[in-house]
Amino acid sequence: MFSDLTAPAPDPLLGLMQTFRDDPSADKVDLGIGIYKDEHGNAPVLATVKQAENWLVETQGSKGYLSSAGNVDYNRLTRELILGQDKGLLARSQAIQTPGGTGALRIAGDFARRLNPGCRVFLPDPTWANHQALLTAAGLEVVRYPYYDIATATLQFDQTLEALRATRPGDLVLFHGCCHNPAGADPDPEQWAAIAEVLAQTGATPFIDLAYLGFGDGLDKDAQGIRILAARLPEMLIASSYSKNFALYRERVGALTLLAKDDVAAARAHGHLLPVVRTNYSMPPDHGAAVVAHILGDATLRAAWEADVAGMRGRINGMRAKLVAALDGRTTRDFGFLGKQRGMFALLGITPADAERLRTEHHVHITSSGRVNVAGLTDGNVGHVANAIAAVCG
Ligand code: PLP
Ligand code: TYF
Repeated sequence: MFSDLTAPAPDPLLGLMQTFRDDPSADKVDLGIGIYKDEHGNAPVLATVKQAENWLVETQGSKGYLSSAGNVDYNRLTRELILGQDKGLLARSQAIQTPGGTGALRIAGDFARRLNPGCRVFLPDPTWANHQALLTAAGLEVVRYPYYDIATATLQFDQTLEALRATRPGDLVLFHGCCHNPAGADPDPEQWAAIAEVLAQTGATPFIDLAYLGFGDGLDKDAQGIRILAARLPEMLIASSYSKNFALYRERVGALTLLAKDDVAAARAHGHLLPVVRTNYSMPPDHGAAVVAHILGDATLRAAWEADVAGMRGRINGMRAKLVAALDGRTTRDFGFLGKQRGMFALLGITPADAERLRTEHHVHITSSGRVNVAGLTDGNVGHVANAIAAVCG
């Protein structure tokens, strides 16, 4: 069965971690995989997480099974964090805890296919590298829609709306809730409202990937697009992740939230999610979600976590401004867009060959698509990175 296998293509993003480790240069800079790093280039465990973990070790009396839906408090707190305090919205929503945002995306894909075997999913171009493979593996037909023009660093909003007019009931349309990976550019509130109008007409369902809540302009502001869609449309799926904003990456902490036309429909849809989970991994791992629920449910810990997120956001936006300043006057290209965009990622608009030169000649590691992780910049390396980009771009 295994003897004739050839080596599969490695994950392009996860492979970058090894390439970086293998670079012996003292000047090497990791702007590859999407992990938030502090001003020293580290990705430490948050103090609030340590505190909640200690509490968990002290108080946990059983490791008995929970349920396919996971931690009930966590699911409620997650819905409230994303949807806000609007009682009407909360009443017609349900959530399940999932193994990371990736687990939520996959459960959503499996669920949609069960309900509609001919389900199509519309993905923005560009999008996170894993979307296409993951949703194809779930048996969905993937259609791409134009989203962002790399050369001009702007949304192709008219083309987006035009493409979304071709959607139909039963289709999913994937959007990044905020801090688009890799583009760094999101619709503004008027554009979200225009998207909602088109989907209201076609009957397609928005499918939100929310992996960077709080990294753009604030926890509530970053959820604004989702709330605009939720107010206008009867149904929605939201795959969210606490990997980044709680720095819980390897603990696999995510959720799938669904919105239905009313509370009865939401409860019924939730019931149909559970067999999808049972036939997959039975139930989600407890630890990370128990930690998040403890922090979000405790006023003091929650305030400390919100301050942590504000600190991460401030550092990212500060490094964006410093990179723009360091590039100013050094290249013929205008990189001002980097300062206006949000989240950890930006596309430099360079060729794979130039991305390769950044690595081999300057030890600046980015993806071959020209994506940089801004959170890998520090005061100590931003000058070197700007020099390297200027040398490669001219
Ligand atoms: N969606 C996007 C856009 C991401 O960038 C990531 C990155 O990790 C994920 C989903 C997956 O998150 P998780 O690690 O929680 O599975
Ligand atoms: O885009 C990134 O770099 C992050 C991290 O299979 C990531 O989203 C990359 C690949 C992957 C899981 C996480």
